[in-house]
Amino acid sequence: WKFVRNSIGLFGSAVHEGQTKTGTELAPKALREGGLISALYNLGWEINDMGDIQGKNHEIKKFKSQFFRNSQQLGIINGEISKRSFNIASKQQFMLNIGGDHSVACGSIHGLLEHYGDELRVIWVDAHADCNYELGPNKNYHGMPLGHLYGAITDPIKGFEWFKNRLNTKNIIYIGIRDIDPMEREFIKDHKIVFFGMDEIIELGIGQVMNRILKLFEGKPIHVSFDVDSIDPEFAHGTETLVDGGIASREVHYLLRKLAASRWLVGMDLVGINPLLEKTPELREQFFGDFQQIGRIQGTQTVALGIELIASALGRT
Ligand code: Z70
Ligand code: MN
Ligand code: MN
Ligand code: MN
Repeated sequence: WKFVRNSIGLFGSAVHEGQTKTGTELAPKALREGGLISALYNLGWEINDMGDIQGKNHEIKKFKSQFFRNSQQLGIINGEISKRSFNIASKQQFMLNIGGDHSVACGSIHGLLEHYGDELRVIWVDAHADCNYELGPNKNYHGMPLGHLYGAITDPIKGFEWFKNRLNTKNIIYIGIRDIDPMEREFIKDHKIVFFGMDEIIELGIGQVMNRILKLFEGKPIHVSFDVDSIDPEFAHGTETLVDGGIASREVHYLLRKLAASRWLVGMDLVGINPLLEKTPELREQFFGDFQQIGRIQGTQTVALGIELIASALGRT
């Protein structure tokens, strides 16, 4: 594999349809208005900004799947994401996908698999394992993209006709998971998926965790799929599900800096930021339901943190 480390292919996935709250679709615009592009530019990157994919432009009223909510719509959107992700990787650029809820990682990883094949390695940083399938507990696709990519969803799903690549369970490592459904627990155990939960992070320390991960993934193209709910709610409040006892801000920055320094990092999803769920009561009140005024949400805490995280992953030292 070859990757020229000077150019980013960037797009937003303005999507909330992978779960039941609105707000994550506002994150790409908020991150842009918070200064994302200039932050990356200042790190010396060339930027190929492809603009945002709007989930709302693909709304489907009538169709209902037995598998998960908004399945046809999510199929169409992820097909578009996969195409973009593949095109970016083919040009040897860094693939940066700004969510959106975590449902958008299906397309980005599918597109990277198209280019890098079985060489691709994935680091999934999340409070959740996101590997539910078919009869999962909540019928929200943000809890299923990995179940789908692992091949655990076998029935054809309308909208996902393009979907063909599979992620081998040997080629992924979880970090930070601490809220796992019984079905996911069993799947992880059966497939011996490598994970570093909070206990491992505490016992080994994040430094040793990263040493082990980089040894396992040595020399391979690595994609990091980063859900901000992996971070302790103390540092990242603007997200759908707050799970206590998470990774500290300084530890996730270290993790991302280590990946950047390896020079094997070829892609990143940043998902789960919901500017409408910010901690500050005034902000929450000010913006709740006020989707027309999204320009005003710039500078909220979790949006600002998101920009910092991307900068760490893209070589800020
Ligand atoms: C649960 C499900 C989830 C957030 C992913 C939750 C999944 N396991 N929650 N990201 N915030 O619905 O499958
Ligand atoms: Mn909508
Ligand atoms: Mn997730
Ligand atoms: Mn999560």
